[in-house]
Amino acid sequence: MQGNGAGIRISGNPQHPISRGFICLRGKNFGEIFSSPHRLRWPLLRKGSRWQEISYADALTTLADRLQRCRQQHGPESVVFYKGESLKHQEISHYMRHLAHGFGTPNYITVGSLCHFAMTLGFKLTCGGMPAADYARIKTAIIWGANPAVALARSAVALKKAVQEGMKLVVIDPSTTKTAELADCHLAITPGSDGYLALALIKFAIENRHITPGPVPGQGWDAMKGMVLAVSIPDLLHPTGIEVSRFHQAASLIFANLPGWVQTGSGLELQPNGVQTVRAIASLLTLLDPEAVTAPLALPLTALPGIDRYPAMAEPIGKAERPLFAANLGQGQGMYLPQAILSDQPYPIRALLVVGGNPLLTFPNTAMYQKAFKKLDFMAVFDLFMTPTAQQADLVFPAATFLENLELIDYGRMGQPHLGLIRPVLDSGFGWPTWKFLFRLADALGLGALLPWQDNSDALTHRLAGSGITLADLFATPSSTVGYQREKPGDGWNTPDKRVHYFSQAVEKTGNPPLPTPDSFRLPYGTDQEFPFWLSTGDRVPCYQHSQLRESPTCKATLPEPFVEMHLDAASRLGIGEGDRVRVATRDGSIDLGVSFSAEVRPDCLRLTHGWVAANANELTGLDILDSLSGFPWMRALPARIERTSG
Ligand SMILES: Nc1nc2c(c(=O)[nH]1)N[C@H]1C(S)=C(S)[C@@H](COP(=O)(O)OP(=O)(O)OC[C@H]3O[C@@H](n4cnc5c(=O)[nH]c(N)nc54)[C@H](O)[C@@H]3O)O[C@H]1N2
Ligand SMILES: Nc1nc2c(c(=O)[nH]1)N[C@H]1C(S)=C(S)[C@@H](COP(=O)(O)OP(=O)(O)OC[C@H]3O[C@@H](n4cnc5c(=O)[nH]c(N)nc54)[C@H](O)[C@@H]3O)O[C@H]1N2
Ligand SMILES: [Mo]
Repeated sequence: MQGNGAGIRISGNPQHPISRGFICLRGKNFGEIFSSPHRLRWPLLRKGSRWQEISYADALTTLADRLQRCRQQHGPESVVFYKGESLKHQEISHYMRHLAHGFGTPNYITVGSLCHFAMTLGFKLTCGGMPAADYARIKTAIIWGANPAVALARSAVALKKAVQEGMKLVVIDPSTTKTAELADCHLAITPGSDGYLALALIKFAIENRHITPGPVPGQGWDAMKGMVLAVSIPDLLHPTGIEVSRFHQAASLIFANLPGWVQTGSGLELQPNGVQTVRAIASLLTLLDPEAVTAPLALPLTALPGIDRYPAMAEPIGKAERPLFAANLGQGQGMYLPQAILSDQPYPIRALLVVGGNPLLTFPNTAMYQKAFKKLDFMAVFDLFMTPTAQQADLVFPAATFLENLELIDYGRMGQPHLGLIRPVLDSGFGWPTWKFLFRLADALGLGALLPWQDNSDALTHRLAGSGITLADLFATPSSTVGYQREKPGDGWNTPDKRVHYFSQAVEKTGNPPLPTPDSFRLPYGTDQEFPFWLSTGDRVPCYQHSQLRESPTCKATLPEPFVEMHLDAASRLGIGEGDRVRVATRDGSIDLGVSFSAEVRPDCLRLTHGWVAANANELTGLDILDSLSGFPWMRALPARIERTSG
């Protein structure tokens, strides 16, 4: 790294075993974030209608005092620790969960309330987990409701190479994405109907290829088989908009090239039928690749001190409503926070600490969260910038960027057995790295024994002891990574009884259909005359990370204004032309923004990105309808309307 933006140049490291030198637009321009004049420099304490700059020491004391006062007055569960996406799912998560539970609150809640964990849950319940891409072995990849060419550009390098070397690629996405452009077969499915397609593929496998799950067929295979055989392919395909002949082409391609692998994405889980859809897809996967490895790969680390001595805790928020989600993730479900805060049920929630997240732009129904957060006695935000979420806080604590942070990351979770470091390479002189914030907060709360380290090097030395890898090893390699031996996975699937659960008793206990039945995919409502389009909010764009990177002039220049994308034919029909302003509305709200025409979007679809203050996608999304197993909100496949407001 040398000096883009204020003299900093960031480049990929060809020696890094995961990135192999690849760097995305956001990473390349992060120097502009590091040196942004808008970064928070001093902690800010709300004094009536204005902010007062205070010292870091005073900010820490205030934070600890307020959290403790809340615990004393309303019980430990009245305090919520929330971790956003910018802190990823790395070592820091363990520290933060540990601090929350050590403090006595069950309410450690993360962005996992609306990211990735509905998929994880669907796979876990069915076949024990999500297998990683094993390109040496698989002959077909199905990319389903995901767009890795944009959203996981680093992994797209390996995907492209596999395609060049003969692997078949099937992409299932309403839009003709950059990933779809690479595909041998793209099924531009009607949004929200993916579960039906998965069942049609299972039926095709049984009837046309005589594929069954092998000698130990799994829980409820006969029921699954009976279910798909009782419905016709045209009936299953009807909601998907896919023609029977096109389906046969795709299915023949897939089943002539086994083993196959499926990668799912946000396109599937941010819907009211998300987990059941993913369960149908996971069931299909067991036929595509009976050898798939679903056990997670990660290097065990030394436990954090005191992990066995947490105080007795209440149930986290959302556990009563979505027990499988809360139990499997070991977290509360953040979609139930507003209701809990506003009603004091099941108990009062009075304080919130937000670390590295911007929920007032990224959670559904922004107005409801605003109202709930306003009712809190105390709210603190630890961030780089004065975000919309920070603006509503009582205390804002400046964070340091990842360029200033020491952090451990285990790529095993993504199927690549390497341990790596994020190393501090710059120092802005203001803002604290996350470990420092958490360690010093633990001290200030009188909980120093939980995170008893001066700095993260000491903590990582403790964590790595006995792993066979030392911190010095990690620092010594040019890539700051060290590979480890892949644990030999046991025989069978990674479920408690090693079998696939086509039929899930765990799901049945929650009152949901134990099989992913066609009925379980039905959306509470679909498109109609009033809301004739399918809207996808939040499709990823290369230059932004959710609400982030707006402070980078280079990123901002590539996409300066929010707009909704639609097909030209649909626009012409509605009298919408180039340069017009439009209003997009759902049953939950409306926003005004620009419009752009794209042949990538189906004529009955709309799509827009999230994270904009000027046109906040989450004024269009609601909290009334949440996935029945995960509690995930409805952000894709949303019935919507568009109209011209001005030229
Ligand atoms: N540049 C950039 N990259 C990112 C991020 C970012 O903000 N910016 N965010 C990161 C994060 S946190 C995440 S979770 C990932 C998400 O990564 P992905 O899930 O891979 O990407 P998305 O663009 O969110 O959505 C994938 C696709 O879902 C499709 N889709 C919408 N509705 C449906 C449907 O009903 N059925 C089907 N089959 N497809 C549908 C959309 O057309 C879109 O192409 O991206 C990560 N990568
Ligand atoms: N409508 C709609 N909404 C969505 C989605 C969608 O597809 N559609 N996607 C959902 C998904 S998958 C996700 S993951 C969420 C993401 O939701 P959030 O986690 O809220 O994501 P960001 O907007 O990236 O917010 C991250 C915050 O962390 C700050 N930050 C960056 N680096 C650091 C750091 O090193 N330390 C600290 N302390 N702070 C830092 C940034 O300034 C920013 O304010 O959005 C969700 N919301
Ligand atoms: Mo995400």
